Amino acid sequence: MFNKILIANRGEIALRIIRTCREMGIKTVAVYSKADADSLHVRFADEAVCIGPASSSESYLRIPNIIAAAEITNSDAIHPGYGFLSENAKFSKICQENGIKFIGALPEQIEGMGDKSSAKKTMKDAGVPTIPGSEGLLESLEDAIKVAKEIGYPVIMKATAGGGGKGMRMCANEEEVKIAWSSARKEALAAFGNDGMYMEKFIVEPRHIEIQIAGDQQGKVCHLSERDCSVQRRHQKLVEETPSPFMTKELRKKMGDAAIKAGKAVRYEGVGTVEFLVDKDRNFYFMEMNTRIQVEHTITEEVINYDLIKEQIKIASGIPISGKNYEPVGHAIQCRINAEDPLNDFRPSPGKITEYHEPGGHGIRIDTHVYAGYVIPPFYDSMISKLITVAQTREEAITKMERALGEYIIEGVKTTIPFHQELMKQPKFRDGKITTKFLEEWDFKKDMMS
Ligand code: MV4
Repeated sequence: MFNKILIANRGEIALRIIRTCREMGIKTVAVYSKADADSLHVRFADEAVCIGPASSSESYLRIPNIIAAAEITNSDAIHPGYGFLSENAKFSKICQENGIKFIGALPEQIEGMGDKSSAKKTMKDAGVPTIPGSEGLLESLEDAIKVAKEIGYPVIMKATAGGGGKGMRMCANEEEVKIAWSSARKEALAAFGNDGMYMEKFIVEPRHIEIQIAGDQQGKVCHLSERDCSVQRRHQKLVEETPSPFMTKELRKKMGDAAIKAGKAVRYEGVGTVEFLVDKDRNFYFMEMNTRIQVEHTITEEVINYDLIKEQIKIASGIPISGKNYEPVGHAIQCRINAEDPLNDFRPSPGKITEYHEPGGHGIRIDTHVYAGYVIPPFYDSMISKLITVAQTREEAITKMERALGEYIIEGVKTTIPFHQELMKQPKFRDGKITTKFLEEWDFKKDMMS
């Protein structure tokens, strides 16, 4: 087992990792930018090293500084959390070369999943359902038009280096394919330096359902059930829940098997997530594989009673997993509380939290790094906390969420709490009739102001 882990991250996830390390008897090293000197992760870790100025590119993303911090503190592993360097193949490789265990995927796995078109081919070859479309990359506009004719409109053009919606265009006809061919490629080239595109049949009003998996160094892979992340705005998840209200026992078995196949296909080590699109007839298709711990791992922990960070660390140190698949017990919902103004296009609202009071009681979990007097810096993402409720049924978890949101006091900055309060009241949400289209169609501003 590791003696000392450096946490290459900040905020709630840095605290989350420190807590598990403490329970496992592993020493911790925090790294921080000048803007985070007063952060709790700095205070709670056994040691802390300043790695640069406020800007991420000069601190949390600066590989040489992080490696140097690991070496001077004699850390034997690095946990990257999510975001920042968590899916950076080069960083994973440099850790390897310096004899530091990267608690995450191997460089070749990150690279393989980072290129969406080749990831799709890997999955298709492994027998995981994929969306009908081009074989690999589109060669030309003529090729794109030909593929679109074969699979039938509507189609979607996607950047192979993409993810999160960048360089992605829905096309209803040939004219739109022509426009997308130049605009999407331009966007992808500017964003990723890679304008490779592929095409798929457009799935109308899909659900985003992802399966948590774990794989060990001995080649065993298991699934830890699903999360429904269909409540998204511009590819930002706002609410996640498990089990999915759309799930059936039969579908979970099929999707779980597919996710395990996906993990085995890349000899996956660690915890990861296989994302699927699910259509109204419960056909499901591989979308992406994430090779990191995710923001929403919390809800899975609550329904399977399992510490996923602990599992990550155990796997990285070579301990085998049990190999058993998990069914969710009860229901968990997570609302992301962001320092953003939902009435103003979710514009970030950094600044000082003047008053802070957390909800409590049975079935409430809050993962956060903030406290009264904390100043949310403008340099990083705007998540303040994750509010999770756990109950025996979905209905009870929603009721508990309404109660908790009502108790939550955060003053000094605008937050997404009022948005979540309105969402919890929505009949479509309460009925679990949620697709990725839901937030586009719901006039939440009108409901929030009435
Ligand atoms: C799709 C799709 C419909 N059909 N692919 C969005 C992010 C990227 N990872 C894949 N995405 C989509 N791919 C086909 N063939 C619809 C989306 C999509 C979406 C997916 C998951 C969650 C939210 C979404 C919001 C808009 C579009």
